[in-house]
Amino acid sequence: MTSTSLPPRVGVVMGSRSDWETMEHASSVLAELGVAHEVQVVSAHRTPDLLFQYADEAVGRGIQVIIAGAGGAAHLPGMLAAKTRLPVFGVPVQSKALNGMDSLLSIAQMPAGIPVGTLAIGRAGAVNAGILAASVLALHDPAIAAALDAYRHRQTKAVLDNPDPRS
Ligand code: RP5
Repeated sequence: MTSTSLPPRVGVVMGSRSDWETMEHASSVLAELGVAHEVQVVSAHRTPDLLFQYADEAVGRGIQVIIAGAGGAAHLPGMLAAKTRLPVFGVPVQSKALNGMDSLLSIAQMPAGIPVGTLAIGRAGAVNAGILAASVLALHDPAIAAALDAYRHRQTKAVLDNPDPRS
């Protein structure tokens, strides 16, 4: 599923439909920043052939950054990174059994040579993965750079305009 009629430049993938509650925050911030992206469930364990196909085809389809969210034995980001040279940002989904520590450690502890940029567990990680992906594209895209500057300005202003935490 693509976000606009423009060809997607960021692929947002996740291990299960149950991850969408977290990963929709990555999609939302990308949309807010005007970044064309696609979202898709790709499971490292349930659809391994699809994972390989996705990674193999991503560069040729114009994808420039992949955001991958998974929980538990979260092998999706690492296996995508193993199969493509594109930057992969991993979002550890908060698991029920271990609160996302399993997801975090299995995404972060990659062997040297196959990096995954690992974000925080849950919503904050998903939002920041979206912002990081936009930051990468902004290096060569003035419109996304301007949208990022405006986003950061709004965020700062919202804090400065409301300094009293009781109101
Ligand atoms: C992982 O297993 C997914 O990324 C998800 O976070 C977790 C649980 O998946 P479901 O059983 O909810 O489909 O592969």
